[in-house]
Amino acid sequence: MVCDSLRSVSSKLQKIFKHTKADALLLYNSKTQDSNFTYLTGFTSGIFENTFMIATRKKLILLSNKLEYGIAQRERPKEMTVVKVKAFSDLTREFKRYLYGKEVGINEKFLPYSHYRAIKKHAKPKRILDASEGLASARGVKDESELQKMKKANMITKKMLKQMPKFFKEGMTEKELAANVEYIMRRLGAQGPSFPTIVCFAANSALPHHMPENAKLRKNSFVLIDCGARYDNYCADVTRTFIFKPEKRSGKYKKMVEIYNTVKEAQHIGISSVKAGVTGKTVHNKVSRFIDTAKSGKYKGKFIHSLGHPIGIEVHDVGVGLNQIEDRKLQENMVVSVEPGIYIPGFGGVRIEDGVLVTKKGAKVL
Ligand SMILES: [Mn+2]
Repeated sequence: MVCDSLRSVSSKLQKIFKHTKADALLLYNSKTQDSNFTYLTGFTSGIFENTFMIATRKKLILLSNKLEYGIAQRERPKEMTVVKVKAFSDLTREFKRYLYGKEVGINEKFLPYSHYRAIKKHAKPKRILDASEGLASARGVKDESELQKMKKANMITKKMLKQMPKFFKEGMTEKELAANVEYIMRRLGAQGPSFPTIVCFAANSALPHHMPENAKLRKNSFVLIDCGARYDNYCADVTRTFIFKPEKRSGKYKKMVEIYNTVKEAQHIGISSVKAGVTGKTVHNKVSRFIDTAKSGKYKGKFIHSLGHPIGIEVHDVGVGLNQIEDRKLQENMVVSVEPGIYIPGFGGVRIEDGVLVTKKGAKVL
């Protein structure tokens, strides 16, 4: 699909300004990039640390340092003006030009307080207000070009996961397998991983956020991989659980399979409950109840996290999630993860996760 960046940026601006009272936005990247900056610029190159960007209803004004001016000029969307900032006075001049006497929206979760004060002093806006919720509402609902990127990120991730079993080797470490995961994703075209890859062997799989260590792979045990490719700034988040060299007659194997099948069914229930208009907690609770009552309540209380989260530029993105307190309704073109799990301390755990697109009719697995 050809991405029409002109249409894409202006419709993003339209969406944002529908959700905020601000006349203009002022975004700032400190050491890390504000995802709202990534969202609007679409830049896949450059770091742009300590950089300001102003967004009006019609255009973007990037206040770039000399170092990244070239990248900005090359990658800029059509409605972006790039201003080279050589001295502090260049900044204050642009602030006065676009923000003086205006209602200025910021992302209060990201802008340092020192900068807030400096903006007040040098831009003299009428008022500074928090626009983070408005930005979140806009980013929560994906447009066609964002969805294409998310599909590609998922395609790379799943293609890689299909290849993983051939890398399994008795005695290898979790770290070695994690290295293969990230290597293959890059070879398939990913920018990199969306987040540090989680690989858990055997009982470590009972710890949802276990980080790869030197544990060695043994036969007849779980291999849990939770990972995702980043593609054109958009994340995938997928989890698969395997059983390495199963000993099919062992009691341990039968137990592992029972847990696996229960989680698989739970995920199916979750995915079939996702639909535009349904609240996040309805979906979570349905799955949680299923796990609590399956196999005569044997796994009650063993599903210890929320069923899903929004995915986008951030792997745990802003927007509507699937958890026990989420009262908001899912909307068409949101993307959420559906990731039930059962965790038995000292034995192991299973999690199965896919990203799904919310539609009016139901969920589409990405
Ligand atoms: Mn996830």
